[in-house]
Amino acid sequence: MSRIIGLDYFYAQVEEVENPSLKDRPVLVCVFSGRTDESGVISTSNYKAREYGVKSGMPIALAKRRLEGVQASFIKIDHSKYETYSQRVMEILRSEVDTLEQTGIDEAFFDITKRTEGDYRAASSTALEIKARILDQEKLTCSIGIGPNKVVAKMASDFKKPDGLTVVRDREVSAFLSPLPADRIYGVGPKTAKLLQTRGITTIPELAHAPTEMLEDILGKKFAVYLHNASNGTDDEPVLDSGEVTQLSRIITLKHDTHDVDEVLTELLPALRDLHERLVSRNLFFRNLSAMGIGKNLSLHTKSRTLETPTNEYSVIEKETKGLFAALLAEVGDLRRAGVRMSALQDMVDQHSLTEFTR
Ligand code: TTP
Ligand code: MG
Repeated sequence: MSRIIGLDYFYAQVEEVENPSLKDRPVLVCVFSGRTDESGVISTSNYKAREYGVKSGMPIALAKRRLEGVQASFIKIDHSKYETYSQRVMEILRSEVDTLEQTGIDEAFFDITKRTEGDYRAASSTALEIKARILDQEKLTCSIGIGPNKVVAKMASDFKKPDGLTVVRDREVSAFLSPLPADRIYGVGPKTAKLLQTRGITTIPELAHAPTEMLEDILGKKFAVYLHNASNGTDDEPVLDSGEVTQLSRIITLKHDTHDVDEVLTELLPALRDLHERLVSRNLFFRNLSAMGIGKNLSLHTKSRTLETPTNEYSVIEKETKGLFAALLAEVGDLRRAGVRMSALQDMVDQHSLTEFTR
């Protein structure tokens, strides 16, 4: 029995928590690219904004047009803020479950089969307790899906959002899946959906009954096998414990206090190489990178970035670290210490399975 939890409209919800007066209006978290105050894309938005057709990835200018005449708030993205909330939520979860596998900044699979002895009713009440604790401590709502395996649990959590709890028992799997379109399967994006459509497949049952050779022809063997299992509700991926290593970090004391990006980076290089080695030797990829700077008065400043896709490439580490420190140093004075943290770590084994097909 697996479960998944996803926080609702996460970045925008954090902004609402920090500024409750936003709650009744559309809130859009923006990645401004800087050229004009309309260039860039929407990272996410609250559900009020979604009523106007706003979506993640949409150009800010287009979102502004959709919301013309509406009192809406366009807010600059602040990764390190969301990362802090995320870490606190994951800590709450960790204390409530047998196994926790974090798969994104606002998403994790967890297993409570042992704690609930496989009983779905006990699992639902544990899920409700988890939702209540996250709401109580962080003022955040989330949606939880419970199912016999990861694929079904994921679709169950997407079924009712926001603030949902959807339980699909073994015997309910086929009834749950049959009315759903194929693109509701974890990993089927617009491109795959289009490809499937050319073969007359639009629903999950159509996908479940499609000849595997045909799927292999258009999608490759691995993805075809996955989709076959997923659409039949028979995936058997275990929930992996990402609990042992959830983050890797190094912090160093600079030779002298400085404000210079190149100087900070040069001194950090050995630490970056060490982090890279630790990643590779543990077979891990990271998705979040944070730059940490400690000022002369011991104040801690951080800047974080979530990558599109997980990586373990050294060149990316160096380039992103430099970018983050440039942004951080633009806001603060001289640094005494500097460090880097990698989080949202994923197993490479995992890469070859479910998570490979997402995002
Ligand atoms: P999601 O969980 O996909 O989206 P969400 O939490 O905003 O909304 P939902 O209620 O549907 O779960 O992604 C988590 C965060 O990741 C999201 O709050 C912002 C960020 N994100 C982007 O920056 N760009 C994107 O294209 C997507 C999909 C998410
Ligand atoms: Mg979410």
